[in-house]
Amino acid sequence: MKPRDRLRIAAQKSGRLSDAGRDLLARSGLRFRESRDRLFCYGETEPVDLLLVRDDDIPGLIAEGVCDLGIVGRNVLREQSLEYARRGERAPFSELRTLGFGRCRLSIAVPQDFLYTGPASLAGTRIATSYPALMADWLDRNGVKAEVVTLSGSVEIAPKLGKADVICDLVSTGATLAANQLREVASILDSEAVLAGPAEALQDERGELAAQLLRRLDGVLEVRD
Ligand code: PRT
Ligand code: ZN
Repeated sequence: MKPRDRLRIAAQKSGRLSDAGRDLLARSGLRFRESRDRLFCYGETEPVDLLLVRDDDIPGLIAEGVCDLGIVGRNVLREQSLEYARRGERAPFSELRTLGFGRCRLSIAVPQDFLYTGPASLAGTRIATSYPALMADWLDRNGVKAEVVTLSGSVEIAPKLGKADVICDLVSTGATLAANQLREVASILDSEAVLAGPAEALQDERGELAAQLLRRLDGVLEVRD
């Protein structure tokens, strides 16, 4: 395969990180022309193109070398890093910058009548989550044995449906937990949008383009702070 001479950034197509992500790229001087399918956007100001995808696909696209950089939640990046770590491998992507939007936390929440006095209270329970690797890692670090039930959505109704005893899900305002009569008892990860890139720095001209973009991004982030 011929090495690419243009840098390619992946960002969420539509969701909580898309507007702020696009805004950040625009303020870093990048302008894009959208294609008809609106998935691939050609960079007009720099040799930097944008690919609009599902957030969960971003680490994999970097791992495969399809994209060079990505804007993704730390929760997604860490979950997929831990999947590599649990197989004894090093993740081929890493967190390069924190971007200051999309803030949330991955928290354990229990039904109102559940007596929680610390991690040990979760021993023997079934924990529903979309983040099984992060959950299993936290349980290991706290020496707790529990069953992790992986669900791709509607995690917060799992206790009511009898699918789990407690949950571990993303929380921002806490309104969803309250609406489902759940109480947040422990946070296992503080998250926000991050810029992800390959674990090994790019060596060809894309490396120089990436370094240049990071310098501009740092300027934008500094003004914001
Ligand atoms: O289609 P695609 O797969 O790209 O989108 P998605 O549905 O997987 O992602 P999306 O847009 O919901 O979230 C993208 C990223 O935003 C997440 O990976 C987080 O990094 C970040 N983020 C920030 C959040 C939240 N805040 C958040 N509150 N992601 C999800 N939530 C959900 C949470 O899962 C729960 O259902 O919002 C609910 C709780 O919100 P509160 O305010 O009621 O506490
Ligand atoms: Zn997703």
